[in-house]
Amino acid sequence: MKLYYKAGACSLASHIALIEAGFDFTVEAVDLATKKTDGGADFLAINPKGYIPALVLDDGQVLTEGVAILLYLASQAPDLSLAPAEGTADHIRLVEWLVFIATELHKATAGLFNPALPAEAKEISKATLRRRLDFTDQALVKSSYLVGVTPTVADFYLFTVVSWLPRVGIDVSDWPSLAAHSVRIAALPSVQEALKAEKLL
Ligand SMILES: N[C@@H](CCC(=O)N[C@@H](CS)C(=O)NCC(=O)O)C(=O)O
Repeated sequence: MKLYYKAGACSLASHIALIEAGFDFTVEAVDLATKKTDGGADFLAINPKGYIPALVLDDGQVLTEGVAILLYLASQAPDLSLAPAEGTADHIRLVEWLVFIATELHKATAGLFNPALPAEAKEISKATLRRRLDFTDQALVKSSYLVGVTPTVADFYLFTVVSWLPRVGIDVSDWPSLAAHSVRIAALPSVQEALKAEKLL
């Protein structure tokens, strides 16, 4: 498999999952402004949507959308509990978290990076995001991980998005359980390896 990524972006969650599961894979960085890969290829020819993550499967198919990639990787390593077994209540909870992170946390945080967004609109978005973070923090008060008792792909995705918050002026220490979750996930060997591979450490 091959993952197209940008250092520290949402593709980091897929990168962590690939390492955690012990898959045989390669990575190639993408310049999102020029849509060129590190090797000079036209990224739009690989993923016409123009965004990362994109995962090229061993049969040549290209899988996009972070949530789909994370669920696919977990399904390919069923013994590792990167996701609870399909058909269980916990699996649906995992999907619920993944969609929440993608639509409520990821997109809201990414929007705050937009220099063209007027300050007033940014404040409104931040207030909504803070309420979503309140909810996430509450869920982590009594539980080390979002679903079950071991880390799943949802924890990798949450960790990735939370790592952007300081850059948009949001202090994660306002949510102690969420901050502790990030420290816990950062300490996983797979996460350290992914961060090093993306030259973030
Ligand atoms: N719907 C996509 C969105 C992915 C996404 O927002 N990727 C960002 C980086 S975190 C990106 O590549 N942005 C560049 C662009 O949209 O042109 C997903 O959930 O995977």
